[in-house]
Amino acid sequence: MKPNPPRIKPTKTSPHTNSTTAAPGFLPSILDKIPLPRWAIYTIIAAIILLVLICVVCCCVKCCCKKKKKRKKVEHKISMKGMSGTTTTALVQPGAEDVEGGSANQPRGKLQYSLEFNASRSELLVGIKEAASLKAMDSGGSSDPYVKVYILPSKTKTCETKVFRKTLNPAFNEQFKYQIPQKELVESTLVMQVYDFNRFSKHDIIGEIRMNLSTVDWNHVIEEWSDLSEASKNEQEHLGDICFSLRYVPTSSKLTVIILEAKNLKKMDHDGFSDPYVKVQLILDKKKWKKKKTSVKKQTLNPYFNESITFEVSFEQIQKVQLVISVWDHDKMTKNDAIGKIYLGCDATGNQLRHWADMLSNPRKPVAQWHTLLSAEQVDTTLALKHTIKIPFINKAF
Ligand SMILES: [Ca+2]
Ligand SMILES: [Ca+2]
Repeated sequence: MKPNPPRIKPTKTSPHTNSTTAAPGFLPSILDKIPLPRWAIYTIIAAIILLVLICVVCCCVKCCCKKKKKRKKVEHKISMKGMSGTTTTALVQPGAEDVEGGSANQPRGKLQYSLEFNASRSELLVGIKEAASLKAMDSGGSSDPYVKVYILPSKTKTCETKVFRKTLNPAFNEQFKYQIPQKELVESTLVMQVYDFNRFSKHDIIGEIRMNLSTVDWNHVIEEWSDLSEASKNEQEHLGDICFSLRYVPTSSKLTVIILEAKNLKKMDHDGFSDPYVKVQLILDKKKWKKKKTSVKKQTLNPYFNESITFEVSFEQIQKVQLVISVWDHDKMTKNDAIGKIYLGCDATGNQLRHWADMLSNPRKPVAQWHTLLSAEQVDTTLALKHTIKIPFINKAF
């Protein structure tokens, strides 16, 4: 009969021992009022806490799942955008069109130009004033802009402004004259293209303006700003690029041209290749003066020549001479085809004039540069040479 009193005693003393963790006096007094043993109360409290915890965890898991699903949906939308421009995605995802339009119409900057037509003299004056907020094309966050101007469909004369180094807001202030009858003018399109110059790689087009000249009111001089748009890709046929170095030694009257290499040449043969060689020609007083050729490289569109050609040209002649560099496709059975051409000299323009001027200002030093080939017809028209009669041959590329 002794065990009873010790059992009651701990229940009385326990509130005091437990009170160290709970609020002193207040909580134990409430617990004392509940007609349940302490262990039962604690178990119930623990069960409630556990239940609440389970609920919280469940809610969290549900929320996370929803977010993941949403993210997956977004990713799916993006991947559909990546499929670029199909009409179905544009219809299904109205948001996709906006983003895509935004990247295509990325601001390229704007150009200020002037137009003036003198009907009595059949003369069109195109003024390239300035550009602003041009798109940066170089890694340093800048561009080296210049403007190319020509008229379609004839494209007989392409003019270029000077290059402005490391600026996105160049002031060109140059004017170009085109001889064109009014009847032809209203059927023509004026193209003004802004390029980024690069000394050792192909020049990038920043943007262009195409203007239908039939819509212009020629009673006034036009001067306006226009936004540059993305260059149209289908018009210009790529003929290839050529790299060569020029060296002039005035004391020995030696002009040395080293034909280094060409790349991305146009395919001229059935096998999808060409057999390129380079013709280097000097023109003096509108007459063919001297001519030399490189060897033929068989079946390649990226030939490596590294061949040196030297001409004797006096200091007086070097200021009047035109250096014509043309790339040809050799054919065993038929006439060789011209792939592309360029000419350099004091009356050349743009990139070609720059290379020639660099050579003259650095005597005895070879100066190498890449050039984009132009069509032989275009260069010949500019040079206005007297031609021998051409015998028509069927183009073997077809
Ligand atoms: Ca550049
Ligand atoms: Ca061939």
